[in-house]
Amino acid sequence: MSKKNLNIGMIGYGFMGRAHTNAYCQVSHFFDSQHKPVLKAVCARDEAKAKSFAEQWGYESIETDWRKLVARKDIDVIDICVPNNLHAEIAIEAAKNGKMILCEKPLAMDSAQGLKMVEAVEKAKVANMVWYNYRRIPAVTLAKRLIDEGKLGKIFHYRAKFLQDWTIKSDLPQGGQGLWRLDLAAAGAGVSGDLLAHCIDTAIWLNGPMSTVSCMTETFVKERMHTLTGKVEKVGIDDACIFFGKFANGSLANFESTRYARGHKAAYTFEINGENMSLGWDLHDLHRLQVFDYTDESKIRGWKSVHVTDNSPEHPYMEKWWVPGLSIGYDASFTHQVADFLTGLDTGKTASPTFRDALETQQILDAILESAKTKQWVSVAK
Ligand code: SOE
Repeated sequence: MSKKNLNIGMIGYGFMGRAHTNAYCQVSHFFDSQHKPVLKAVCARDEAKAKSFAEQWGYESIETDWRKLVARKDIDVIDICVPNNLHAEIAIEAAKNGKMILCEKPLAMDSAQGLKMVEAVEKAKVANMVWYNYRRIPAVTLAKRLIDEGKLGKIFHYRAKFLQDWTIKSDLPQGGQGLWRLDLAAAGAGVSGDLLAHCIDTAIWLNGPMSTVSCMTETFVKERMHTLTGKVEKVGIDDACIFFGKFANGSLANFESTRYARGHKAAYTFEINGENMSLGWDLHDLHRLQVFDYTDESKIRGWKSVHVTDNSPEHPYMEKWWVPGLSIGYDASFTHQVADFLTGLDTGKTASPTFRDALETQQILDAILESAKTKQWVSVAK
């Protein structure tokens, strides 16, 4: 079958530029679709860096001005992999140019901006998606299936953590390439928008909407040298963020993220406790889903560690990879996301999370930051 080329215009060349590009390269080898991504152009302000990225990954051309890229007739999809403060402007312009858009998370700096992006893509009727990749780790997708099948019964608790330790040094500067996540003007928020955004996206996908939240944030290092100005400046981001709240289904939420948990690099974990079953997952052991099934015979009841690597349709995505028992990695979650996006184009069924889906995460982020500021419970906007 001859496939329809889907010409990718990538903006950015950092860690996520590589993760997404790798997914475009892999997807057609493993997953069937009528569409095939083609690495058409990469865009970066620094021409030498754009050239070197294009050479390393096989992009056919480069641009140094994103406006030129989004106006190009030979580009179908714009992939936004630049700091958060640039997402909205690029996405809105890309939508006006009729491009499909895949945007790095979080969608926007806040939900007001996110809404404008949603309106732009919906007005232009262009396919759109946000890269909340952890939904597509097979063990996490299996958790979703078990919940949707009603195996857990009534859900009482959802708790998640995302712990890192890379900003503990007080002489680490803020701002500029590589460190823009520490700069409020570029990132919009700290660990909440970066790490908790993942936890929230997974949580609302698995357990439904959240209604109210109460949050506490801390900025442990109050001032850092700013790479762009050369001056010591106030740090405006949250270094750590802890919140609890309630889901619309009545279950309680308990979330924590920090970049000051010495010893933890990317410790994303969650646990869900239902009436009949509990589930647990840990990014450091990403193929395993921990399952406690209360309906098991009591003499053999206990936590099971399910290795989600069977290449049958029962273990999501795995039949497309190797033989049973063999692992895939973090990178595959991005490949799965592209595969689902392409299937969405084939079938006309949009893959999630769309910009509108991701707006819900943004509304929860707004609510937790508002709660941290006002020291009050805050209702999540609808
Ligand atoms: C931050 O260190 C980071 O790279 C996030 O930005 C990613 O979204 C997360 O998946 C891993 O950690």
